[in-house]
Amino acid sequence: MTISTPLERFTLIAPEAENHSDEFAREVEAGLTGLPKSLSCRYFYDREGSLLFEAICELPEYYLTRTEGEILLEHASEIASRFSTDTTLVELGSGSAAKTRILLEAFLSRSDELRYVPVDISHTMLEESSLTLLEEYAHLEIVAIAGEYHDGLRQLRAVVEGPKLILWLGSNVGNFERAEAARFLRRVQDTMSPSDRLLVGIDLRKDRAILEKAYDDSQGITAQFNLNILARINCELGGHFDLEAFRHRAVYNEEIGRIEMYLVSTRAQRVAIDQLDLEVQFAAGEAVHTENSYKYSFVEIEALAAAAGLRLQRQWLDAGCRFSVNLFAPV
Ligand code: AVJ
Repeated sequence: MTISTPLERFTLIAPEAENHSDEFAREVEAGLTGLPKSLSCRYFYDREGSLLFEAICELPEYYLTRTEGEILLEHASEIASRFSTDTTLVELGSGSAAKTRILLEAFLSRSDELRYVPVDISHTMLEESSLTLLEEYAHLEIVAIAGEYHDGLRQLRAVVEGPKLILWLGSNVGNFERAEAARFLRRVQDTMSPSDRLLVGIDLRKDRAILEKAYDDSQGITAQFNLNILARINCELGGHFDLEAFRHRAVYNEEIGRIEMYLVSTRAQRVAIDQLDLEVQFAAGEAVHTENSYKYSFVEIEALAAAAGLRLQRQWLDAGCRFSVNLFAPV
């Protein structure tokens, strides 16, 4: 067998570098001049935000990462055994790919080579985590796609031949409105051949107390994560936000089945954002909506699948029934 270096097993595809700072500026302006005020959770993840999110994943209250990991550990070999040894693993929103290792190892233990195609918006994260994985696993080949989900999906046909398992873990689906989630999964389904499968980690509806603690932890890490978007506006758009004058709030909207995160202005204030040529007024107690995190019932998971042209083939839960890992096949 020939020994190849990690770099020889690495390809990075970076579709047209769009001007993301323009988009950020436009969205911040629209969000802070609208009523009620809002900011998109897409902008949480600069370098600092990505690190804070990793810290969230380690929190005792944030059960999502831990329970999903438990499920994958327990069932990884069963999952891998459903696939032929030439299956490519595709991952949407890979982040640091920590939980993916469990699946990579399960697939690698059955074949002498494996192709992994992570898709992530964070270029640096993608490169760093890919090289770490390549150093660790000599039989792994990585074709990394730096971009949004839709960029990744567009590239898939060119990059992957043969059967594939697409991973969308961590309840990332939770940031989408339900109808939007179905539309997105329909687009994923469009890229699937009959034997391809999609594995989705989905957080479940549960008691308010557990949910609200998971999004408002005792160490204040989630608060920092939320406030970081203001720090980012200060840094990148010449904003003058006083981070002490906003507080983090997370509430479970049980009817809709989602956690809503807000930044609440603790006093009446005006904040200038130089590069937008804008001064934003906040009333005391006024909230800026920054994130939704949707939770699903079993019926809602079935409905999501049906709306996307998928069928739920198998579902695994953790011992406490907090989280689900769902294997979908095209209808
Ligand atoms: C990355 C969208 C899955 O909704 O649980 C964690 C983001 N926000 N704590 C989630 C998040 C606050 C997370 N997702």
